[in-house]
Amino acid sequence: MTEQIKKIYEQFECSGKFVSAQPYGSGHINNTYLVKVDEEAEYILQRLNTNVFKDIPKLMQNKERVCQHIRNKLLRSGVGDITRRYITYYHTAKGKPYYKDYDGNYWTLSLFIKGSKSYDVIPNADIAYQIGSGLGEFENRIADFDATLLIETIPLFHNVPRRLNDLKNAIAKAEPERLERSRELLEYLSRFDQPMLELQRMRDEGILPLCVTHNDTKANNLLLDANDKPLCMIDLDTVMPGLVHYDFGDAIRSACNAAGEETRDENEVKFKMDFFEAFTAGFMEKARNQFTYKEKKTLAQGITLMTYLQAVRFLTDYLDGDHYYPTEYPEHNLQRTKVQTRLLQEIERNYDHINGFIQQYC
Ligand code: ADP
Ligand code: GN1
Ligand code: MG
Repeated sequence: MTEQIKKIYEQFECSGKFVSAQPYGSGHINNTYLVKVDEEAEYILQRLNTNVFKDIPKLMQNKERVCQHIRNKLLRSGVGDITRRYITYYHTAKGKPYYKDYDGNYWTLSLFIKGSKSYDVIPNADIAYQIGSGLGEFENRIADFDATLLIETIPLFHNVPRRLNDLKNAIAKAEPERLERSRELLEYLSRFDQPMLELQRMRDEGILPLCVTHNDTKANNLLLDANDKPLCMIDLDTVMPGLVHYDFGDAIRSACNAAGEETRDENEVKFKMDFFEAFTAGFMEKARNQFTYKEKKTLAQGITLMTYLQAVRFLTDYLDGDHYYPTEYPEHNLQRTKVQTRLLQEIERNYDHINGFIQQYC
């Protein structure tokens, strides 16, 4: 394996002789390696997931354009240490930001942001505040990015009818035991099917503006420095036109779950109100001025939507035989669904407080 990784690394024009490569991080979609060389720089080599992303050249064009936009903004505002605040991609000798190997796999190489870290489970409210601030800053930096320059890398990514259709197809093909184990969850989730169409309706009717969003704002897609100060948003595969509700909602879903989305004990799942308040304060300090009254007014609905959608997606994958998310044990996707469902119950129970807290920023 190392020999193969070395050969792939050598396709890219960058500085340093290959020394070693190790699997890195806890992302679900791409295969990520940390590459060390005989110089100070380190690199992230990724095999991109071609089952999920159908047009890698276009996806890389999106990512490079967004990073260039952020870089230009940083240069204009005189921020120091800028190469730690966006992703630098390297090109091959053919001038491409990816390498396609003989098996048809696509690889990319980027500069590893040294001294960075990310959290799968948030340890305290201060860090929740920093993550909110980092996401708010990102939203700020991409707010004036021209959406027509982006292709939709995953069409209908957060579209409720699409996800319900996928669920229906998975139910039709599911093994009877898997279906039986899913019954209660399916019943609970179905109560949200209608109300969760509301944001999409407001999007379709132009009541909520379409903006450029990240769409995968799980807490571990934000890098922090050694002092837990935000550095940069990563995993830009899904930057597409969307609603701010998707980014805010997905980040809260991930950052405010006391036990994290991978816990094996759903009884440990709690919606951490202090994390939510701290995150929201950090986020709004950076970005509140760019949102309309209507966006802020309805923002809390994004938290319910993204938690519900995540539960539906995990359950669909379970019923479908685990083809999308990598699993470590047979009931892994069922367990992930239970966790999101428990979180959804917690959000429902606390909804008035959550919504009320956001209203102060309207
Ligand atoms: P996935 O789509 O599989 O989630 P990511 O792009 O999020 O892939 O990368 C997986 C993990 O690798 C991240 O959570 C982060 O820890 C780490 N990572 C990715 N790119 C960088 C980078 N340029 N610098 C530092 N860490 C990175
Ligand atoms: C995937 O790539 P990663 O691990 O950051 C997924 C997200 C889910 C998340 C759940 C392209 O994110 O949508 O919310 O898993 N990304 C894609 O952990 O499907
Ligand atoms: Mg990721």
